[in-house]
Formats: sequence, structure tokens, C-alpha cells
Amino acid sequence: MTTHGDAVGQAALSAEAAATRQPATVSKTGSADEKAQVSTMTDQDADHPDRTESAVSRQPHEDPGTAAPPPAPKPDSAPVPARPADLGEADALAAAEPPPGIKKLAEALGNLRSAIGGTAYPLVMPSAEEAQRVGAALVTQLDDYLLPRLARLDAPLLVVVGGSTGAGKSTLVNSLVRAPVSTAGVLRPTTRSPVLVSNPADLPWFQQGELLPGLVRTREPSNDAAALQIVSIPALGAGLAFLDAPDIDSVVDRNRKLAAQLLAAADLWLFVTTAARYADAVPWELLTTARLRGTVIALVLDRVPVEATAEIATHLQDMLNVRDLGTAPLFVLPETQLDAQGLIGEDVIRPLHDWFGRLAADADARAAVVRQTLDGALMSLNPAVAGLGDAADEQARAAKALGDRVTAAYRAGRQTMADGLRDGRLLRGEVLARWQEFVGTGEFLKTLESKVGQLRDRFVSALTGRPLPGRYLQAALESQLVTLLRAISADAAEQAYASWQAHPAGAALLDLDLQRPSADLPERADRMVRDWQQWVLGLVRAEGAGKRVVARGAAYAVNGAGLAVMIAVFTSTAFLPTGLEVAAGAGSAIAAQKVLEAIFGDQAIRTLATQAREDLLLRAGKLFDEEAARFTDRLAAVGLDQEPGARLRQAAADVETARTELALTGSAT
Ligand SMILES: Nc1nc2c(ncn2[C@@H]2O[C@H](COP(=O)(O)OP(=O)(O)OP(=O)(O)O)[C@@H](O)[C@H]2O)c(=O)[nH]1
Ligand SMILES: [Mg+2]
Repeated sequence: MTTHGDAVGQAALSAEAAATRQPATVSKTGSADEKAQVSTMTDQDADHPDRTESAVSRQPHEDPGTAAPPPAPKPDSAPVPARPADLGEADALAAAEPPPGIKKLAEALGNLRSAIGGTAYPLVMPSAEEAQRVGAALVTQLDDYLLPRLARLDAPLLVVVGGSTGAGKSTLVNSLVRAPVSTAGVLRPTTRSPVLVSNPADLPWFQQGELLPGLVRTREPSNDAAALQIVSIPALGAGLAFLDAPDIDSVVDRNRKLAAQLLAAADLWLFVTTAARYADAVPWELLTTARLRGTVIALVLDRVPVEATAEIATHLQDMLNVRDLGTAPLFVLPETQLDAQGLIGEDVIRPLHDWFGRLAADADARAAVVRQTLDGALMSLNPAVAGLGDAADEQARAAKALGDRVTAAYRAGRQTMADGLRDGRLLRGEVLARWQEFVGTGEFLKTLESKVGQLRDRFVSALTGRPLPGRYLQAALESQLVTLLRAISADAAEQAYASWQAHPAGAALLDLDLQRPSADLPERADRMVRDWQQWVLGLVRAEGAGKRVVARGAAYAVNGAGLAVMIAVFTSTAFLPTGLEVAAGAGSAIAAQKVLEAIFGDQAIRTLATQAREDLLLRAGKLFDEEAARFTDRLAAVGLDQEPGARLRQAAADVETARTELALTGSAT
């Protein structure tokens, strides 16, 4: 394509140039020059040279009647059903059983749609927002275009006319069909609701809503962004329809989103820009997206002052070249007076009109455009889904990291608990006083040392002969333990809270309650300690069953021995008061050990204390688990899959395999 000087405008406008820009007609010969022209429709020749040559070869003739027949389809490629010229409504709607390759691809696409639709990115992370946006756009594109288009490769070709607000899109569409079907106006933006213009024969296809199913069909002009006005124009050749899209860049957010959605459903993008706007950023972003996606693109540079045509067209062409779009057909239309109906004069619009006319008349050319854009869109799924897979994996990693942080906080709590039992810190103050009181006087201790043999009797009689002070000790033990449990829970909650707050996904899941232990923790800790004490007493009772002294001392002995076991739990594994430097305390602990050893035997005592300690740690662990669950339940509630990324990647790989096998454009790319 020539792109500079007067030749540009003239070339684009002349019938001859229009012929050389013809996008996707079929040629058996395909000269080097023609191949270069053809690649204008693919924009992907660097990456996929085969595709452009074999799939979208050109027809050098303007007369469709003289067009060379299309090349025989490859055995493994889907045949393009010829579109009957007199396609009636019933025929248009009846889809034949698809060939196996298409069926396989459609199934793979369906699975991919489920995988994308079923993957959420609920954890707040930098990648999540983008993944949600891309995922939603892909699902929309699958529903709007890929699935219905694959199901009906022979359906009419849809040209979506896109560009900046005020570029003259509506005027252009009106001028192409020679009727003011879409309102053009001076207010920006004017078009709010897309307008689809088609030949009456193609109406059933567009009307039935396979394509762009989310848009409500209407025959009346509308301003509703969820509506699609369908206009039937006999003057427009069958097989090709225009869709006048809202702008891509006005301040109306809904317009921009809708335009992007419509462009993703296009078989061919007709980009309209003006002499005043062609260097705007937004259109170029979309053009680059189109190029990467392999969409067939044509451009109109509208309203070019005649005297500046060469300069502007050259500059635009340079910009296109730099962005790998240099081979896309470019039509340069001069600034002109509109006629009474607001249409561009027939002579000015003719090259573009004829170009589309030829495309409409040539089923093979249309099929090639459809297949190329479809194939490109399918091919672009894989990298897009790979991005989603990464984001999904990142979600899973973040969830694990958050879970690990909670685990670490409460594991530290368990450790503190175990240390607290071992280092004797619990055997102080009130507990120690009550223990000393419980074990007895200095005389009792002396007796222990000199007359170990009589210990059992003394111990038991001491217990049976006076009111049991054990309940105070038991209460002191309970309160000490509960205090420890509450302190550990408070520390762990604070630590877990802080660790989540430092992570964006964690911070979003927190509320202030989590900063402290649960409100009912004190009662639960109380209950837990009491249950444990009962359990220890039960253990001692079971162990002492049948032993004479226990039988004699009954409840006193069990209580006394049980409390002694608890005290032993609070000292050290060897029952030695390692952490107790207080002489009396040390003596007391030894006394406890001796009392128990005398009653139950040395080994049994070790076993009892070990069991009691383990049970206490187990109960405390359960309590901490419940506390940790307040965090982890929130994480679980977001409902993340185990391996979301792998599922997405597999579904995309299956699509890519089916796409390659089907070879829509005639070559396995
Ligand atoms: N003189 C002249 N005016 C034009 C031409 N094309 C469009 N206009 C005017 O420019 C204004 C905008 O044209 P539209 O066709 O509404 O532009 P649009 O791209 O559809 O704008 P949106 O719907 O807002 O996206 C209207 O007032 C048109 O009459 C042209 O080739 N020559
Ligand atoms: Mg408009």
C-alpha cells in the first residue's frame, strides 16, 4: 500500500488502489506483491508467516464472478460452507452438525469458559483486579463472539466501526449504506447504543442473539447501552453487516467498555480516526490489542484537509509502521461537505464502499477474514489465560502465606504454653502458697525425709484428718492456667492480626475483633482447665484403683494425689523444680514427687505426670486452634480452589491443541 504524498489519498480513493487493498479474497497465484498486501490483514506475519499466505490469499480481480475458486480445504481443516445467495430465515438459523474438529474446539472452549468463569480472585492483591477484569472480558468475548462464531462460521461477517468520539463513525456507516440509519451529531458522545446495519437476509442471524447475547435487540433508536438497534437495509449486500459502536475514548465510561466489548466481537475492525485525532493514545492502544489478537483491521483517516493530506497520511502511515500495523488497509477521506441527509458524497465514500462491496460479494473472502480473526482471537486466549493462571496461583500462594502466618502465631502460643509448664513459672505466688499449705508443715516435710516408709499413711491421715485445703490450690491452679491461656491467646491474636495487616489480602479480611481473643475465651479457658483437672483426677483415680491407700483415703487421697500430679506437671519433666529457686518451693516439689512415688510407685508417677501434661497441652492446643480458626475461617470463606492455575492452563492448552488441529486459516500455527 502506498502511504505518502498525494498518492496516499488518491490510492485509497481510487478504484485501483481499493482493489490492491482488498483484504481477503482468494487467489491461486498469489504474487509476492499480493502476499504483501494480504499480510495487511493479518498483522501477524512476523509470528505466523504461514497463516497469512495460505489462509488469506488475495484475489487480484474486482469482479467476484472472475474470482479463482478457493483452494481445497486441508483434510483436517473445517470446510467453509458456501453461503447460499438466497439464504432464507429458516436456513440462516439452521446450523448443520459441526465437523469433528470444530466440535472438539467448541467443547474445549466451553470448558475454558467454565474454568475462567469458575475462577475467582477474592483475595485483594495487585494482580487480582486485573485478573478479574481480563477474566470477565474473556468470558464475555467467548459468549459474545468466539462460541457463536465457531458454531456458525458461515454467519454474516460483522464489521465493527470503532474510534474516537466525533471521528465520524456514524456518518461513515450512514454514508456506506446511503441512509441516515445511525444518528450523527454535534454533541459528544452521540452514539450511546450500538446500531447494527444489515441486509434483510442476514437479520435472522443478528436478531436471534447468538452473537452478543447480552444486548437486547431493538428496532428503534435507543440510548440504552444494553440495547442493540438492528436496522435492515436492502441496499447493503448480504453477508456483511456494519456495527456503529459507541466511542472508545469519551468521558462516558459505559461507552468505552461497550466499545471494547463490541470490538472483541468483530470479524473486522474498521477504525475511524480524523486528521485532528489520529495521534490520540487510546485508539493506538486498541489498535495494538487488535494487532496482538490477530484481528483483521482496516483504517479510515477521515476529514483530512486536502492541502495537508500528504503530510498527515505520511505521518499516520509512519505511526502504523512503527506499531507493526503498516500493512493494514488505510483509506484516506478528504474533508467534505455532507449532503442534505448528512452523508458523505458518494464519490468520496466510493473506494471504501466498493471495498466492502467486494468483500460482501465474495463468500470465500469473507470466510477467510472470519477465520483469520477467529483464529487470532483463539490464539490470543492462551497467553491471556496464562496471566489468569498466574494470578490464580498467586491467590493460592497468598492464601497459604496468610494461613501460615496464623499457624506461626498460634504455634508460638503452643510453645509458650509448653515452656510455661516446664519452667515453673506457674508455680509461684498463690499457687505456691496454696501448695505449701496443702502439703503441710515443715514437720511434714521432715517426716518425708526420714520416714519415707510411713509416708503413705501419714499423707493419707493428714488428708483425712482435717478439712481439705485442696480446693484453694485447685482454684489457684485454675486461675494461673487460665491467666496463662488468656495471655497466650491475646499475644497470638495480636501477632496474627499484625501479620495479616501487613499483607494486602490479609488486611482486607480483618476486622477489629480479631485483634483480641474471642469474647468468650475466658469462659472457654475456665471450662477447659476445669475439665482438665477433672480428667487428671479421673486418671489418678483409675491408677490408684485397688491400691490400699487410695481405697482408704478415698476422695482425699485422689484429690491430694491429683493435685500433686498437677503441681508436678508445672515443674519439669523430671519432676525437679528446675525453675524454682525458692527453697521452700523446691522442697515442696520434691515432697510432691515423694508423696506420689510413695503411693503409686516411681514409674507410675512419671507416667501420670507425663499424661497430664500432654493432655493439658492437647486441650490448650485445641483452644488455640479455635482461636486461630477465627482467622482461617475467613480465609476459607473466600472459597479458593486448590489448584486454580493448573485448571486454567490445562483448559487453555486444550483449546490451543484443538485450534491447531483445526487449522482454521489453513495452516497449523
Ligand atoms: N463536514 C463534515 N462533517 C462531518 C463528517 N463526518 C462527520 N461529520 C460531523 O461530525 C460530527 C460527528 O460525527 P458523528 O458521525 O456523529 O461522529 P461519531 O464518531 O459517530 O461520534 P460518537 O457517536 O460520539 O462516537 C457530526 O456533526 C457530523 O455531522 C465529514 O466527513 N464532513
Ligand atoms: Mg456515533
